[in-house]
Amino acid sequence: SKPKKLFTLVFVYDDHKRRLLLGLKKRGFGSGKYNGFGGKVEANESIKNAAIRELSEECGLNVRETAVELGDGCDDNGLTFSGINFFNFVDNPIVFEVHIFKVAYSNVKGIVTESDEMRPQWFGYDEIPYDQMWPDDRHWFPSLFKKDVTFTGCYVFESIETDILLEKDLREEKRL
Ligand code: 6U4
Ligand code: NA
Ligand code: NA
Repeated sequence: SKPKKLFTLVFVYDDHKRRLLLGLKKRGFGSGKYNGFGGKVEANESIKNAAIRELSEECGLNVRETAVELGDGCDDNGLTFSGINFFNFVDNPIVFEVHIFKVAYSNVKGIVTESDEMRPQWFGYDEIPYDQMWPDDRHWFPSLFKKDVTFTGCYVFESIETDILLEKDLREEKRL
């Protein structure tokens, strides 16, 4: 099978103010695009711990040990697994496997802080800047916000150098 690379992506949402925290990526892969916070899972690190670490490193927010507000499908600390996206590139054998989580703003502590990698910015739920995001995002974002499902997405890009999306597939599974 093809070599896989594991990544995380975390979205902080605030239902009280109906806004979502995104970060403008300042360097490296996907620079110039808004996205959640995340990165590569390191050796000997759980996916969940990688998600928590990257959120902290990139925007200064720390997931609490115990959630203040519990929601559908969330763990004790308030982090909710939302889905997995697989990204294939026609010109490259590597497959990106991105594990996506969400967490309520009430369940994180710390002050939103710009990092070398990301410039954080809040967006109203009706003002998500899809034109400045990866082209797959508008396809799976609706699933990210559904409370009772998780999702699996499969996307094929023309190249690892461009963001031309050739194929897309999305399935939702009911949460147990
Ligand atoms: P370094 O440079 O080592 O600090 P690291 O933070 O580990 O990098 P990075 O930022 O390169 O990793 O990770 C890429 C991020 O972009 C991951 O969170 C996954 C995400 N990502 C990659 N392709 C994506 C796509 N098509 N759509 C999307 N997120 C994508 O929404
Ligand atoms: Na990153
Ligand atoms: Na990183």
